[in-house]
Amino acid sequence: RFDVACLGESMVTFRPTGPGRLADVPSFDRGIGGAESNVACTLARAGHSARWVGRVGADGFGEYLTREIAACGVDTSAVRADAGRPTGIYFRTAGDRATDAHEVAYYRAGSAASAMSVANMDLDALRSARIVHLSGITAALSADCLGLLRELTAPRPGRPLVSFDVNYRPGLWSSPADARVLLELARGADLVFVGEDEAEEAWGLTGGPAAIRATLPEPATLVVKQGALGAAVRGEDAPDGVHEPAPAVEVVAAVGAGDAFAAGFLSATLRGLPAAQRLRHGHLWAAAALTVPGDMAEPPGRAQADRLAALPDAEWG
Ligand code: KDG
Repeated sequence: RFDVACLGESMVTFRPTGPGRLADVPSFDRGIGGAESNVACTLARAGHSARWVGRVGADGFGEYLTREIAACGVDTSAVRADAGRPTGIYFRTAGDRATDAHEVAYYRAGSAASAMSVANMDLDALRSARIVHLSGITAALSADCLGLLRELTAPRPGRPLVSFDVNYRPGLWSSPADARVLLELARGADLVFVGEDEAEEAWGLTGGPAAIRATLPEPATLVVKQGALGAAVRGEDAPDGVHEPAPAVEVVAAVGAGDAFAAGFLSATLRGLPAAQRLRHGHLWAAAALTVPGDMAEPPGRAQADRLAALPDAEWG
């Protein structure tokens, strides 16, 4: 039984080899991206059994993506290649370090992954894991993809723990009003990750973790990320909420930090660690991703992360 099965679109990503705007930069480095496969890869690198379920084109980019994700130690046996549609790709500038202002150009409309549906995906490959990890990105890809998320977040006896990262990507939605559906999906999950900024942008919710919890009381566990301020969890073993500040790091690129945070929190959840330590694992894994230019970093070693996660409050951060 896999610890975690992640569903989502992965793309070949192109990052400029130097600074500048997309209009100006002449060359790019190739890498892999995709929020959910980032989570699977990071968990696999940390020794968990992880599976990624998705669709790619029957093309060179699809082959490259599947090979790279498998090379992280992730099971890709449920990934399907679609002969009629291409693998999605995207370009992303490094942007400004202080503000994280960057450009993103997606070439994913009509991609193989956008055709994922209840009819063509192996739902048992997901439901047989201990945790199914999903994200709001999938909801924006097509009506079929949204239907797939609805199916996986619907109540069902014996279903695995359903983890949902809201991952609001404004470039994928025609208006924030459409992203209200993310609230509906989050309500069906057991564990939800959301940024305070996303909750405001996508749902107009201000007032921090308590206000978000008031609107989203259904998930057994709600994690609200507050950027450099830290993160808060409300749920089963933290009914009144626990907040943990984020350690200060020299940020190179914020991309992938949310995925690393989710992976760290999920790893600690699988290991039965208490709420505060789950948050701290999230922060430590995110710190590793924040200090590299690409989407993914090697997660911190377990012994060291456990030692830091157990520090008294005064010594943390
Ligand atoms: O979390 C990082 C992702 O945003 C990136 O890998 C690309 O999945 C991606 C997306 O759809 O934005």
